[in-house]
Amino acid sequence: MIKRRDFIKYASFTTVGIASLPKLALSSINKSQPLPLPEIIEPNSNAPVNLIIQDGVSEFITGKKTHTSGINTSFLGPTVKVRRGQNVTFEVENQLDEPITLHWHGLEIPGHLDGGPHQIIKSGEKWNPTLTIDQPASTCWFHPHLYPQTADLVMRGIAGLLIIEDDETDKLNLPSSWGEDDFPIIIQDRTFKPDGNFDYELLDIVNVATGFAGKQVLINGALNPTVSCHKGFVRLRFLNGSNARSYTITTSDQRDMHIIASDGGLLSNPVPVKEFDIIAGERYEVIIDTSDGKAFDVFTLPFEQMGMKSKPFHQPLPIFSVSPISKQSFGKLPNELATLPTVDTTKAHKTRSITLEMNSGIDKQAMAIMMSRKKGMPIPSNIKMLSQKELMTVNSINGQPFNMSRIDLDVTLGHFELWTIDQGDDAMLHPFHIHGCRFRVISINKEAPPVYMQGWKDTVIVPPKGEIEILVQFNHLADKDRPYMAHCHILEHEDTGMMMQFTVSNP
Ligand SMILES: [Cu+2]
Repeated sequence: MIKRRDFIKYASFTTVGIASLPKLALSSINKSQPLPLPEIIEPNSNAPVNLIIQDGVSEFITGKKTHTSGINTSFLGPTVKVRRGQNVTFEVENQLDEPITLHWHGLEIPGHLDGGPHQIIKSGEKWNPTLTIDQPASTCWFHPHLYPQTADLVMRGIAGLLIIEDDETDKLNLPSSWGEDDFPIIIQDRTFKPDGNFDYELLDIVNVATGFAGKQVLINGALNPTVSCHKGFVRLRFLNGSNARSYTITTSDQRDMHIIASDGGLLSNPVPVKEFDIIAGERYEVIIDTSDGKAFDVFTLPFEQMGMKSKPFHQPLPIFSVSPISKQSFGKLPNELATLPTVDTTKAHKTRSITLEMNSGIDKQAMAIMMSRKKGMPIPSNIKMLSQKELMTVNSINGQPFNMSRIDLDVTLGHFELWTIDQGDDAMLHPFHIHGCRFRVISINKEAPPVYMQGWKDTVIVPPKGEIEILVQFNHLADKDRPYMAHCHILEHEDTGMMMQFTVSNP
């Protein structure tokens, strides 16, 4: 089992006493709404999967209208369930009055299908990619990736899940009845204006420095919902779809959560934990035993990430509740899940160093401004306010802010590479995501990662002032006109420069 102190070693997370957890804060109040379930689309013929990106109006707070965007609906989108070996054609239609792209986060597909910043779908136009699904069962997702508007488009609600299934995983009889013992849990934070609309602006120095810190948590687009599940083993597919915020997930009664999968698929064995961390862009699949029939709450604990411990995140915060009904789940929790290849760093053909940086002093300026705002005081006169243009390039990788017309790296198809990713002087946490691949984490601050981070990943924590190593391999091509991206998944960092692009070429 992962102990909390294992984390403290590398990221100095704050420990919150278990005794301080309020018991059943949500599930005891019977006002909670049911967890919204996305529509499931299971393509089984040659007909394309229609994804219509549209504006809409949502109601998160009773009686208040929020202008949102979504896919086939007004906020978020459907869950597309595909099988390994399948060729799936999508018809992505952009009904917004602005351009967009749609990126398949976690899919191993060639660069020209990846949906990055170069594959623009203009307003009123359609994009029809055919994706060959050839990777193990996993929970992936899709969201816009338009530079420099990703943060804004995702904030408005454009995102959906893509679940891959395969024959080996079917044999495990994991809980897989959608909405009965298998649930998506998409976590996003938002701040509401008094009129009900989202309060968000990319070009604010605090947002570009710390990333957006919302004041409330939505689960599948609902505040404090209840998961009504069958009794027995229940599978929760967590996606942190927030722009920037990290969460430490735990339960009100400290029951075991068995982590069975990370971003890129099943772990070798379930990892029982009392709590786990999930950073922006990451996915974890968790099985919880609810056979006692007792209701419980799921909490997030205060997380040591700059700008993210303000109220109500300064103490354990209930974000949804789980309430078993009398029907029985027949899903299993096997002891063995998958055979993962051993991580052999001697296979690496090349090593690379990647430094994620924020312009010197921006973090401190942002914190000073944040404190002044909190106290309702004027911003200190020694703080220089940056222009919008300056804000667009405050973040960088290896000293260079993102540039659409510059290729930063070329990697060779099929070669293993050892990437070391570290930080400049800022004390930020950066969730680092690489397109077109799955990788394995070798170390975090020179130590082995927690067991639940030792499987397939596509997004990984680079802790404040920390350094990580990953072993990565690219199995598809990406040319200079449609390169892959590697970037910080704090979307405000990504949009203001913390992104690079790379090609994958034949040997
Ligand atoms: Cu970042």
